Amino acid sequence: MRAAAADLGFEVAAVASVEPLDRDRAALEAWLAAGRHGDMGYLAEDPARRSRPSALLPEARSVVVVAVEHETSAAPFVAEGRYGRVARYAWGRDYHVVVGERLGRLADELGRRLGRAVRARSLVDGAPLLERALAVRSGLGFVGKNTMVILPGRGSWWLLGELLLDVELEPTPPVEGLSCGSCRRCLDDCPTAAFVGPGALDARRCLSYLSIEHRGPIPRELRTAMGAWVFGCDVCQEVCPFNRFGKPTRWPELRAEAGVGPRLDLVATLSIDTDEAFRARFRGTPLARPKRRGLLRNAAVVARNVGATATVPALRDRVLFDPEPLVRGHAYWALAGLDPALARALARWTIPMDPDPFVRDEAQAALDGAP
Ligand code: B12
Ligand code: SF4
Ligand code: SF4
Repeated sequence: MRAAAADLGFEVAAVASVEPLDRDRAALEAWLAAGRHGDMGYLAEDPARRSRPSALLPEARSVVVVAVEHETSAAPFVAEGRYGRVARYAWGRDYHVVVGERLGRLADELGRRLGRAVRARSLVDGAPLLERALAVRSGLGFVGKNTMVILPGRGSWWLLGELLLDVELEPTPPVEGLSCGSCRRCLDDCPTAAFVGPGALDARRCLSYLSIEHRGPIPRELRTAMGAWVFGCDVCQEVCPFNRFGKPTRWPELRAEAGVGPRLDLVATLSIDTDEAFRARFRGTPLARPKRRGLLRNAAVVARNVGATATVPALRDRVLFDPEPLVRGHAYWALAGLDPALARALARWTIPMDPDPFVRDEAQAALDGAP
């Protein structure tokens, strides 16, 4: 199996059994019960299913777990009063498609080598399965205090994928004796204090959740902490000593030049005025996920945080003409920081006119000079 995987570019591959992941299921249920998933309702739909690989393919006898390194070697980020930062996993093409497609080819290749048709299902992120728990069981790595699966000697800049197979493969043993020890850098350096303890993340405070998964407004008290992160966040991995030795990915589709790369021009982003134009710009990249309204919401927050005064004309247009209340409201917050006089003038006009209560609240806050 490993040879076939390596031929397809899966340098790191291991095997897990399909037994239910009972301990991890309990951890997931406790996490859900505490409401730490925020509005990711799909995670709460059927937690038992997430811990049973065979629920996704009843004939499954083993799971091949792969780890794919994404781009890691970042030049220091400079906002230059104009750019927002993109998390590394999202620099290239959409990994769901890229990795899923190669896993499909791996299934075909394994069938060819076995000389029989193989029943298989490939999974990358989207399916209801506890992928980290399976990776740990397969021996790919251990879970750090930042909740990431860390590969021994290679760190955590790795995405996970799985191939459920109706083939009995010998499971590979879990990693023994590796842990974070007394380190707690990720817990201390998270910009929003999103960790409630080692290995326990409250997604509602996590910038990755807020900028990608969350559909509503960014809570006012977390906007400044968002800093320059316009899509995702890498802080709890950047500070991790296990990630000292990042190197360029061997997957050309995941390199910066294949997608949006490490930074986003905020003026250009805030000037995208239709969903069509948004799709044309971001189709096939992870940045399509939050849709135009989510990404422009983020861009507005970051514009204020990095002092992007060049975005003021685009922000004024968003306030005046954008069809999405989410965008109009956040554009107000940005303008209130970048050009308070303009924000106040527009607010006086908007407050009696705008049909949306969230936008009126943001306009009022701009008028009052709220932080
Ligand atoms: C929902 C989700 C998120 C949420 C919540 C993250 C979280 N930590 O729970 C948000 C939006 C915040 C998020 C952010 C990110 N995500 Co995400 N996310 C997921 C998703 C879809 C489900 C995770 C989940 O079920 N969370 C619920 C918690 C309870 O489960 P868990 O994180 O898997 O934790 C397990 C272990 O930690 C362990 N565990 C934890 N506590 C305890 C306690 C005990 C006693 C035991 C026994 C076990 C245990 O068991 C848990 C359940 O198995 C997975 C894909 C998947 N289907 O699994 C990707 C996934 C975890 N994300 C991934 C990535 C890359 C990211 C980001 C780095 C993206 C970015 N740069 O912005 C950040 C990292 C933030 C962070 N520190 O987690 C990768 C992680 C790869 C890796 N090396 O670990 C995954 C696997 C996607 C993939 N296929 O590659 N993500
Ligand atoms: S991704 Fe960023 S915000 Fe989320 S837990 Fe890690 S450091 Fe905190
Ligand atoms: S930063 Fe330290 S505590 Fe956090 S995951 Fe890395 S080694 Fe573990």
